[in-house]
Amino acid sequence: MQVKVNLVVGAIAALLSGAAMSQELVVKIGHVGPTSGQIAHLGKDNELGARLAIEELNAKGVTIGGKKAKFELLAEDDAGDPKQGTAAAQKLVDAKVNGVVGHLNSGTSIPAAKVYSDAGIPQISPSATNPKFTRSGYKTTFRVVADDVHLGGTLGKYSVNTLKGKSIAVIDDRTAYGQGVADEFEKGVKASGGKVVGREFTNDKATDFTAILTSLKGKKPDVVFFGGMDAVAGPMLRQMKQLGIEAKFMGGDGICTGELPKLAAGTMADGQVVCAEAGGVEGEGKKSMDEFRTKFKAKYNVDVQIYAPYVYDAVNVLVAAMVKANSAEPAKYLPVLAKTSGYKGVTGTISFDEKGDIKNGALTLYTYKGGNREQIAVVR
Ligand code: ABU
Repeated sequence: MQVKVNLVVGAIAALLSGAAMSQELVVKIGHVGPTSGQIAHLGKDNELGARLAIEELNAKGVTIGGKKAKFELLAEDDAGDPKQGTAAAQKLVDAKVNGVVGHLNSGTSIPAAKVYSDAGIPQISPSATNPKFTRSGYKTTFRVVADDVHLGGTLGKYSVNTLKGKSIAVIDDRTAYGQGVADEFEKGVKASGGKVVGREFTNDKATDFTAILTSLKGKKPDVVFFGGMDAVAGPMLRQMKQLGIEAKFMGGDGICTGELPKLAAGTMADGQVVCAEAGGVEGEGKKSMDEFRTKFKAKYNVDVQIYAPYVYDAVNVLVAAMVKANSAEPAKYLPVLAKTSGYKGVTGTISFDEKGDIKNGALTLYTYKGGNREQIAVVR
């Protein structure tokens, strides 16, 4: 009799566990970037990185807390605008997303971080580099790239020590990113004993730079640094050429894209532009990044612009924390996410520090030759 009871209890337990496994756990991942407006090409690049990660996770099959996870991407467009950024963030919170990858811009990521923090939802930016993003004290805020202190400072030193710039001009677009990276660049120039001969500003929608470039031309700069995005840098390079300014042109990650040569309409001389991506891989690590680029091109028939691989890694880092925590509930997996250490992604090894910043972040310096981006060096 007892044997029969045990058999029945065992069968029921097996059935219940099978039922739990067959239940699907829907996990909603939010993504936000500017998929409209001047830098829509960059927003779309980021979004495709998220789509690729989600598609692969669903194809591979991931179990979280004993349930098969079905990942859904909720993609929002913030047009790179801070107000639309917070509206998009609230929309994702209302949709009860389990985590967010985004936003692309510092100017949208920083105000949106409060919305996610208030809701307790983890947010990883794959590309916002303004240091303030992770310095508000929010426990929900993470980033997988280096910040502008590192980026701007390194480029500033490079302009003096390697490019041997003697008279350096600085322009920024007055966004959180553009102004911030230009300030850090200027500090780097001065720390290396270089001279900033002029500082001008524009905005992130401007197309005519004649006045500021004419003013700077009188100061005979041998290096011009622009803090802003490629959509503005391209026409600026065209107008520099028209005005006969033959200076080197430098910028941060915002200009360091595959699209820059097209936006400059063939006016960039080989080696004239030096810029930096806020991440990078070297040696053995290059193989996985190259494989990602090949897979991305084969799937979407477009080249990676810049940050798609970082978005891909950010989605996978969120999911790895959910798996480890046996839960996709933000409150349960957030502490595990914060302890992420040694995650091997296509963009390198990801570990977070106490602020949510990547530890030991790399930079990749690039120039352009024959209309193609060419790596100069990976530096830390
Ligand atoms: N990091 C360059 C582009 C995004 C941003 O920080 O605004």
